Order: sequence, then C-alpha cells, then structure tokens
Amino acid sequence: MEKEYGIFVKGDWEKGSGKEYFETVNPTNGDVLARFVKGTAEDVDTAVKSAMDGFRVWSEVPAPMRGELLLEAALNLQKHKNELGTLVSKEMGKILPEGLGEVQEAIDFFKYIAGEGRRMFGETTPSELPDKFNMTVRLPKGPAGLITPWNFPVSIPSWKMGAALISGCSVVLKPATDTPLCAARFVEIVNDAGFPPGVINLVTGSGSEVGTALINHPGIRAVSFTGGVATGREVYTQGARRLVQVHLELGGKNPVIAMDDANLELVLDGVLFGAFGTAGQRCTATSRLILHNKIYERFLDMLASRVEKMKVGNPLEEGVEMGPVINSRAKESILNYIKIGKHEGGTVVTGGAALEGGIYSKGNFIQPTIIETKHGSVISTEEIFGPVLSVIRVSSFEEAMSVANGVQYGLSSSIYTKNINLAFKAIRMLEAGITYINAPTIGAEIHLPFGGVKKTGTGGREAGSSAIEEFTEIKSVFIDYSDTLQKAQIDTDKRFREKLSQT
Ligand code: UN1
Repeated sequence: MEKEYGIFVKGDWEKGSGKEYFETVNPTNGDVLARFVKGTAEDVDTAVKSAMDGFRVWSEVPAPMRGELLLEAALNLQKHKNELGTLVSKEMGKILPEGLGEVQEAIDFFKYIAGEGRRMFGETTPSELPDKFNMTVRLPKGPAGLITPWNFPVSIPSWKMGAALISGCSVVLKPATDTPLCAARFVEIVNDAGFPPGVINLVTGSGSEVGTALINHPGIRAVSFTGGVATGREVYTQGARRLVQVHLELGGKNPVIAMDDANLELVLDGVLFGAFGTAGQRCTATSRLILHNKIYERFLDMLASRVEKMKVGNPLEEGVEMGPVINSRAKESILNYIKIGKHEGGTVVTGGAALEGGIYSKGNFIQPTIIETKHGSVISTEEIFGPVLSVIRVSSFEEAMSVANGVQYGLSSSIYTKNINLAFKAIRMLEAGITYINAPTIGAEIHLPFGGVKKTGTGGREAGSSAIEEFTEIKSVFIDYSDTLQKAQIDTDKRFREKLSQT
C-alpha cells in the first residue's frame, strides 16, 4: 500500500484527527502516489498552536542566524534536486526539465532570501526635537498561514515559506490537494536543516475545511494565498472579517504582443514556451497572442506547423514537450472553453481536442490548441489555465496596448519589437506587474518582485526585495535622550521660535 501521511506539527509527522484520507495521483497514468489525511479544524488548531510555540523561539533567533538555516535548507534542496524535480513531474505533470527548474527556483529563492537576514533594513531619520533619535525596525508578524496551488508545488511554497521564515514568522502550510506529496517532501527536506520544532507545520485537506479554519484561526497573523480568483475573493473576505492581513496572488491573461518589426523566429520560440510550457498551467502563461496585421498570416502558419509537431506525453520521458493537465476536472473545463471559443465565432487553427487512447488512455491529455478570436470574447478574457492560446489581430501599437490592457487581470505581459521607443512606451503602458521585452511572459527570476495588478492580486509582491514586507510589521521607534519631557509638535514649534528669536 502507498505511504500514508498525517499532519506535520512540532517538527514531525503526527496522525491527525481526521478519519478520512484522500489520494494523490499521477496525472499521466492515474497511479496512486500516496494517501493524505483530510485535515480538520482540530488539526489546524493543533498546527497553529505548534506554530505559536515555534514562533516564540524562532522570532528571537537573530535574523542572520535564521539566514544560516535557510542557506542550509537551500543546500538540502540542492542535494534532493533530482528526487524532488522528478516528483514534481510525477505528481503535477510538468516535463522533467521544468520540474527540475522549479526546484532550482526554490533553491535560488532560499539562497537569496537567506541573505536578507543580514539586511532587513529599517530607516533612521532626524527628529524634530534635540537629543532624540528616530528609527524604524522590522518585526515578524507572527505565525503565517500559507495556502498554495498545485501548478508550482515546490517553488510557490518556497517563496512564501522562505520569506516568512527569514522574517521570523513560523508557518502553517496548506498545500493544494492535487500535489500534497511535493509539499510534504519539501517540508521534510527544509525542516531537516534543523529548524526548531513548530516553526514549520503542514496540514493537508480541503480549502473549505482546512483553508477556512486556517484563515479564521486567531493565532494566524498573516495569510498568503496563491490560486484562482473565486477562491481568492473568498479568502480575502474571510480575512477581512477578522482584519488579518491577506496577500493574494491570483490569475492572469498574459499577452505576448508581436509587432511587425519583431524577429519572428524569436517570437516563435517564445510563444511555444510561454503558451505550452507547463501545459499552459502557469499564472504567467502566454494565453493571448496579439499579432500585428502585417505579420499575422505568416506568423500564424509558422506557429501552427510547429505546434502540430509538438510531442505530448509522459513528462518524465526525454523529448516530450508537454505533459498532461492536472486532473479530469481541469481537462473538462479546458475543453469546455475550447467549445465556447468555437461557439463565439473563433477558428481553431490547430488542436482543440482531448488526446485519448494508447499512451493517453489513463491520463488527462489535451492537444496544444490555437484559436483565432476577437478581443472581448470569453476565451480571450477569462483565465483558461491550460494549453490554449487565443490569437487576436491588431493593426497598430495603440490598438495592441488597448487589447492587452482590456482584461481584468494584470500579471505578466510581453512585447516583441526592435523599436526601442515602442518597447519603453509598452513598459509604461502595459497594466501588469511584469513586462518582458523580446521574451515570453513566463520565467520570472526570483530576486525581482513577483505579482500583478487589477484582479491578479493584492497585498504587495512576493519574492525579490519586497518579499519580507508581507511577513514583517514596521515599528517606528523614538528614543529620547534629553532627560526632559519633550512634546513633539508642541515643543517643536516653541523651540523653533526660541531659536529664531536668538538669531
Ligand atoms: C505561477 O505561474 O504561479 O515566471 C508562477 C514564471 C515562474 C513562476 C510562475 N517563475 O513563470
């Protein structure tokens, strides 16, 4: 029988109170990989109490020393890169180079954020009164609740956890039910660096039970969520009710704009990677191609003939370019979007159907799909989260900008052009948290802030220099060494006048 997992609290696995278990399966062939407890509100309470104990110890460890442990965790991850990368491909379905890349992203982030332990900068600023010193310091918020998606089952937990841990927060991670095994191994490997018990905790189970209990637990002082808009709205509302800080990282409808002067070979490689990498299941996936009239037919032909040759199959097999989608529900939803696309007048250029039979018979496979559509159609505005690229024709830069911005999301964006003026204008005009010039919409580097505008998110940015903002409070400190009571605003004015009259 497959391995059975409970909850990870106080530095080790425990059985958990739930009686029911759920299976995590390989989306390529339906193999059961492990069984996990369906966590309960009681389990969440156990985990948060563990995190509160962990917090007391951890928050007092000097930040540079916290960094030492994070570095140790990065080295542990490095040692397990192959194992974990392979597991990502098995449990999530992305091709092995992407699985390994994702683990590398976690390693990179832990290394980067470990150094933040020696920065954590505050400000010093003059006081308006003599013999008085003013500064700000960053203090950890407290135990943090982290709710993470299945599409990046290692690196998204690593962003949230790394930033929380270096800040001095303890964490309770609630991973997606499709990829709990990646999260469990990640937690084990990181924890092995030697974190005090209770600093890192994990509870698996449904969003409605475990997620809700976590957001609503009074011991949780910060909530960080990555996932879909509908759930994000629910998380935000629940957090608002008890006034806890919520960070949301939601969907995208990311455009690649190809102008008429673009290097078409470069656009081709970029769009293939951006749209069909991870089978389009990235928040940053290229889901819209905004194509200039002058190159429209030529480029679409080039693209279609490459996509038709794409090798879809077992993500662990060498040479396979695209794996399955995460589960049968996702497959149905993506196929349904393709149907909607056709009904609203779109033309399927290539793909458009499920892949069935043979090597595909036990998995959730869909053909990489390109649909010509009009701006404003359902498929060109809603997040599909699958290998479906909507192509929209435009005839000017201005039109391209207005189409690109004409959706409710704003995560990533890209423009291919050799015209430097247009490139810089696009940087200013594109409503998105990320803009690429002559590169596709995916592949953000971890030492820059990651996040978006409009319905993509709220509560700041993950990763990069702003990562710790989510998990720290700023305290303003006033140190009066005058040995008298000095009243700001009141004495300031008086003293100022005195000073002036003396001169
Ligand atoms: C996501 O899709 O949620 O930029 C994260 C990228 C990756 C991270 C994507 N580094 O595509």
